[in-house]
Amino acid sequence: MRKSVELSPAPPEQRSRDARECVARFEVYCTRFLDPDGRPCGSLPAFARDASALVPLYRAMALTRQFDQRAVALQRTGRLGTYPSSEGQEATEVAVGAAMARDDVLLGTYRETGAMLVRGVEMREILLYWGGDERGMAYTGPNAPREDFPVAVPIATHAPHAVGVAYAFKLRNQPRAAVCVLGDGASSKGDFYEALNAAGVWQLPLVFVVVNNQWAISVPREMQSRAQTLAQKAIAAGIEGEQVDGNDVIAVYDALDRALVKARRGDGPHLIEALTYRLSDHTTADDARRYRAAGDVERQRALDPLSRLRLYLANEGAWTDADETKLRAEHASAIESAVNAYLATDAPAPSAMFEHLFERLPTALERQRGEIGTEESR
Ligand SMILES: Cc1ncc(C[n+]2csc(CCOP(=O)(O)OP(=O)(O)O)c2C)c(N)n1
Ligand SMILES: [Mg+2]
Repeated sequence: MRKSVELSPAPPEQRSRDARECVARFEVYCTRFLDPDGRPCGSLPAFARDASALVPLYRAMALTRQFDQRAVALQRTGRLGTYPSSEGQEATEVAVGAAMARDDVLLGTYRETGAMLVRGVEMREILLYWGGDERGMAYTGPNAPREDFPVAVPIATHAPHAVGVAYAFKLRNQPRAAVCVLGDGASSKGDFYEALNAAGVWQLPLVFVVVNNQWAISVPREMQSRAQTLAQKAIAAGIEGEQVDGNDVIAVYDALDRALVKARRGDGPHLIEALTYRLSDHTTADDARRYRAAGDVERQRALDPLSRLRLYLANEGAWTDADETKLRAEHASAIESAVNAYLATDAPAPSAMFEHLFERLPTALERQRGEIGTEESR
């Protein structure tokens, strides 16, 4: 078994090994196609051989980062609530969103902005949500993924929900998959192990993506688990697990695509551990300088997923500085429209806090809603 810090690509014949063989051999592989300087490591998977096919992924990663920076600035100027940046994790997020089919269902955490944008959630909606307005989770845009779940802030509680979604697909004989995205910290929770176990026993069409960004707020990965890799947790549940370089969009997309095809054709669940790094504070309410050495963060910046893909595209003649300038201007204008639409939205009524949790309100909450209604009408 490889250590999580070693990121050499597995030979293709190992990557395509049968799940049962992997489980029996107790092996976990780590896959990387592009090195941090944007150079290919060996041959690329078929979808990536034409560099221009990767441009939409780059555009989505760049939008995610630019939107993220704007959201942090809005919070810093008092116009957004606490916001969790996904800086550094764009390759994993965008690959998850791009590999999923429209009919698949995403169940993610608070750091899945890139996947949500690719899935068709609007920037205005994401801002509304982080501005404290639950209507942001209604996903009403023209390309909205209406059955995707709202952001799960409680850690790992959405893992058993993902089992339920995947179980429903299986019962209905639908060729669809659920994708449950969670963090390295979440992989220590009971909900996660229970969900893994159920997915394995029932052979559900469920793909777990453990985004190992090395930190759970101030708790480093090495204090999180004694396991050499988080991917190997799948093995105990009889599920195939693999590690990918989460800053290499090709590796993450390739793994997701294989896992989703397998899940949709009824061949069971899969776990992907994406090795990445949270370059930002945990949220805007955190100051990571209190627990991380500046040098460590700078070293991780050299592995940045955006510059890696951009270098590769530029070397292949598929991206120029002029393309970059044009893209940034396009994104700045789209982001400003979303920000203006968000800021122009009237705040929800205080009674809205009762609207999204229960199908039928318990008596005590019904009474409280009545009291707020009286306040509102004053
Ligand atoms: C059930 C629960 N316990 C504790 C918290 C507080 N909390 C918020 S984020 C976090 C760390 C999560 O780390 P990880 O799963 O690695 O995700 P990351 O934030 O790194 O993306 C914790 C403990 C919570 N939100 N929910
Ligand atoms: Mg983490």
